[in-house]
Amino acid sequence: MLRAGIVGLPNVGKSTLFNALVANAKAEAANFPFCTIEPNVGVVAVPDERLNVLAQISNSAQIVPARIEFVDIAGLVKGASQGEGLGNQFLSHIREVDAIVHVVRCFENDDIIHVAGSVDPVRDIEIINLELALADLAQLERRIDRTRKQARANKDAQLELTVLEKLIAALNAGKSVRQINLTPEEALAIKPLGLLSAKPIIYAANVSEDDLSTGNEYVEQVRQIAAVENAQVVVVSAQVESELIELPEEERSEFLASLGVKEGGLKSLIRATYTLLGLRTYFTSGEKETRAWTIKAGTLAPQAAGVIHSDFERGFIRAETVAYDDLVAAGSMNAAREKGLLRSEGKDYVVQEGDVILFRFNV
Ligand SMILES: Nc1nc2c(ncn2[C@@H]2O[C@H](COP(=O)(O)OP(=O)(O)OP(=O)(O)O)[C@@H](O)[C@H]2O)c(=O)[nH]1
Ligand SMILES: [Mg+2]
Repeated sequence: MLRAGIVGLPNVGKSTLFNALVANAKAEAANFPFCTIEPNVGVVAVPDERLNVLAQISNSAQIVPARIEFVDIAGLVKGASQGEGLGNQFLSHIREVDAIVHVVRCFENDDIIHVAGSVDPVRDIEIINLELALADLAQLERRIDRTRKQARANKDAQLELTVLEKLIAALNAGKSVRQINLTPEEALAIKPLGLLSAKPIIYAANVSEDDLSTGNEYVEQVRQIAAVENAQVVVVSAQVESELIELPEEERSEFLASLGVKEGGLKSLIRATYTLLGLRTYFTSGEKETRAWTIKAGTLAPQAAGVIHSDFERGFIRAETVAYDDLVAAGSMNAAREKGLLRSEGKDYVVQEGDVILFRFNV
């Protein structure tokens, strides 16, 4: 399962957000399987309206959504890459995640201490990005001597050496690895290093309840940084989310409406993280259940079947496939078949986002 790490300065609302994510998943546990793996790791269902629609068409007894893991990582401080504030330990937690959700404080509140003494998202983002970049730099510098020796005799090492030199120069110039254009070969060569500043990132701008509908100048500052980095921004209020989960279901939309919004930011944060990870969803749908399955973009039909069961991949014959929109327009699987919208796809078919599939296979 893919993991996203919640990262940021101390006391910016990471755990509040994490707890809301987890409590929300727990609250929906009647429908959605949920588990806590460790106190700071939670499995969260990816909200997807299409599941309800499909379940209705198929009269399914159960809905099983896609899931991702969120990890609540302790706050990083300036100097973390030098071991400050248990820095190395926290940085190693970040090394294990596939994507980063960077929580940035965008709310004013004199009662909540800011480690740097004032609310300043630009400075805060720079502190975190710098620590990640410095940790990468230290790692690359430890590695380059060995690569230089190997490069005398080895083609692969020559490629790696070129990339390392390029990355070190860029990091020294204050960039993150994710901002550097690499060829697919170059990207592959450095993948095993698990560089922190290479991980895809979403900024979660944590605002006060009053600013949830409108945003504020801090959010704009975050947006400007994100635009340069090609990163996404989700506006969320950790405070509001933690209050929402305390409310009975029927009072939640009223509370949100009083803040001028339809939804809190939690759902969009989960969906954005899922998309950021380069994940795609296909569905199976029948009377027993309607279920979302997670694949990487570009996955072929047999491997997509393998996500359900290895037997499905080994004995793959064909994938009876209909696009979600086509199925909904037709109204039922039979109607879709009669209209010729149900396609029989073979082993070279690249599964598309939203495909509804029935796999045929030999056992
Ligand atoms: N007003 C306001 N307070 C918040 C918000 N989010 C978090 N807080 C408060 O800020 C304090 C710190 O929140 P945490 O969620 O523990 O922060 P953290 O980022 O996990 O902190 P560390 O784990 O120490 O790095 C708590 O007192 C929260 O109640 C928010 O959106 N608005
Ligand atoms: Mg915390």
